[in-house]
Amino acid sequence: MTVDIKATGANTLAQPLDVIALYKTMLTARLMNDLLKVRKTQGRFPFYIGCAGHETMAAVVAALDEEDWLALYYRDLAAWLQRTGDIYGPLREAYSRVTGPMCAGRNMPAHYSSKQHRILPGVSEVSGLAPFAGGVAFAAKRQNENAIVMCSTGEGSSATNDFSVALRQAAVHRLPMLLIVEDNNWAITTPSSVQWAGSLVEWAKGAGVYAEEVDGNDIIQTYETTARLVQQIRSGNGPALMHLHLGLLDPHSSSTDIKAYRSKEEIALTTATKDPVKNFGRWLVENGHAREEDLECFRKEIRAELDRAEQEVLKEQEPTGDRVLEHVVYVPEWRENIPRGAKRRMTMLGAINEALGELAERDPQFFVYGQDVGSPRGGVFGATATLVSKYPGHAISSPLNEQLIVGIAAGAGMHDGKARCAEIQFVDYHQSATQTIRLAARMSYQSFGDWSVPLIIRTKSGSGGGGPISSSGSGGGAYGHSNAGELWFTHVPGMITICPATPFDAKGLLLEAARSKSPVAFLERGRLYRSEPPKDGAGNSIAEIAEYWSVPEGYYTLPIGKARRLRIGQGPSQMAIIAWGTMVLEACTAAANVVSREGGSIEVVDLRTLAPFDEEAIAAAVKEANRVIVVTEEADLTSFGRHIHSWIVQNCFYDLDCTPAFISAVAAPAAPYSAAEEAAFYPDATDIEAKIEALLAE
Ligand SMILES: Cc1ncc(C[n+]2csc(CCOP(=O)(O)OP(=O)(O)O)c2C)c(N)n1
Repeated sequence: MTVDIKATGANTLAQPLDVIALYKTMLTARLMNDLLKVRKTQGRFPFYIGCAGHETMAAVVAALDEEDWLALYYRDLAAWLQRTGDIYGPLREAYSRVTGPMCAGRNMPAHYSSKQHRILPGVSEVSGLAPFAGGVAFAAKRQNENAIVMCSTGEGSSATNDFSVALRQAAVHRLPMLLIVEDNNWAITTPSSVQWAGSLVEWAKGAGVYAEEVDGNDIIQTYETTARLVQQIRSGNGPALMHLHLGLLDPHSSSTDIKAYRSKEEIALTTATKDPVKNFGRWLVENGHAREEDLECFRKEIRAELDRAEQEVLKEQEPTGDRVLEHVVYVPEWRENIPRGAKRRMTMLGAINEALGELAERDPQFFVYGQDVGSPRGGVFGATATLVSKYPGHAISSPLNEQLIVGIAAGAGMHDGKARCAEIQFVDYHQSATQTIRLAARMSYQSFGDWSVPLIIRTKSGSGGGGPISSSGSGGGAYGHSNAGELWFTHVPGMITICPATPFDAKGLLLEAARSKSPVAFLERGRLYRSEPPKDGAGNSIAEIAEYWSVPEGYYTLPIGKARRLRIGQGPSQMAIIAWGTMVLEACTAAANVVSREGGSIEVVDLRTLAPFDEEAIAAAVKEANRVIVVTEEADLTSFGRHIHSWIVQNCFYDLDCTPAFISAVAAPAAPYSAAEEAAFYPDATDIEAKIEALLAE
């Protein structure tokens, strides 16, 4: 039955609403909730988290269009049903069936997700999806779409950094976002009063987001208010926040005992006054839209339908262990291409500028987002200067918040299906974004391939602020500006990590990274931004590597996951040196010095991609030389370099004639500022040369 609902605001009309259909959706959510609660108690599956008291969210979604995006939280079963009409999905996920539309049975139930229905993949980290939702809204606005993004969360979850980030994204960029805080007064055992000082609405308004309080037990008011706010957002008036007051009718989850923290009286009062399904049913009867008997009839029909659906779902296939490695990471399949453009000698910074220009040239929606990147200087290192001067609007300066930056680029990538680039000024400061990065890398796995997060995170890492390379001068970056960073990214499943050593590789690999469907960390070593090719001790350029300072014009790509094997000298290899980034140059200098004194050859394996690294190239180099040194500029603690060393011990042991050597920085927090201490911190060509000599003498 369709009822004309007058919106509360002047001159705004909510669309006519089929109140019976809405009631049925809310009732379906409640009955499904009750069914699943019982099944969990019967031990049919391990976990359930309920929606009872939050069915109002069906009214919120009813006021949105199909093209609007949803970022739901775990109590939003009614929102799922309103958008998809799919009663099988939640059952399939609870029973962990391969047919599950959200995660194919791979994640806990109630992680709502569907690319087809524009429902972003729900995550367990409360509000963890919010910075991505901001990114989707950013892309939608940039492309002048009509769509808005509705992002919901609990009131406890609104205290997270992630939620504050989304609020700031929405406010600063005037994003088409409707943020909904579903306040049921409890965050497990903690009451709302602990979450903010003062009012959430005032807090949001102070941040620059229009906000209102709404009684979620009044379904018509919730629908009307949503419709009015949506109209306001669609007209370009910026984001809005709705503080929706609800009641929680069940314990937090199947793992919580409600009586342990809530009084009998409070539970009884909540049940009597804050049951949206009962309240809406009463409204339907009082307003002549249905009779009590109709409501009872709906209940019976829906219950029978759910029972039938459950029986069907139980016949469906459960996952098997052999799929556990599916959808972890998508390394793009490299299409061989021969660079045709004229070669010019160029710095790595020049090559990166060119690569970003190529991406903007080919894809009008490509952008780089980060601190200062839109200034004429092109960020503090000048990597986006070409974008700023030649491709206006493709380098966009951000607020000073790394999680916000990654969220915008990642969400925009999800919206577009293509990688957008976040620039983190110094890798040390990616720390506030770690949760968002980890989630970005996990989304294809948890959604069983339904979603992917194409994303490039470019960041200056390691020693050096951009000055010329020398054997020890590393630029005085000290703590906060000189961490290497590979450990932070290579340990994240689903992430690709690249660290180029030469301008030619930097351009080709950055262009290939933009083809990836998995997030890529692109580590740019500060010392290499403007470096010359390395020289040997006599001051001669080392030809084997110097050629990679010549960079072709135009577009070309290089394969991810493939090392570059550099043979210094002639004849069979007597030493394999595994390195990446700056240490490739130091290793080449050391190798050239040894070879010019003693003849023979040494192979420097430049990994280029750290995850996934080129196992074949390492194994082949070790097999030939029977001696190996792993060199890293990371501190001598748990490190990516240690991982490579351990892999060699495990996989190449019988090809080794002596102990595999390991050279790293010392076990201190980061390079000190003072020159002498800084030089003592980092390994350099002298250390490598000494180690080569020692191993050759063994
Ligand atoms: C970042 C994070 N911290 C802690 C948790 C554990 N946890 C799960 S739900 C929850 C409470 C959330 O409360 P609220 O947002 O008010 O939602 P409600 O469950 O009351 O609907 C907590 C602490 C989590 N999932 N994520």
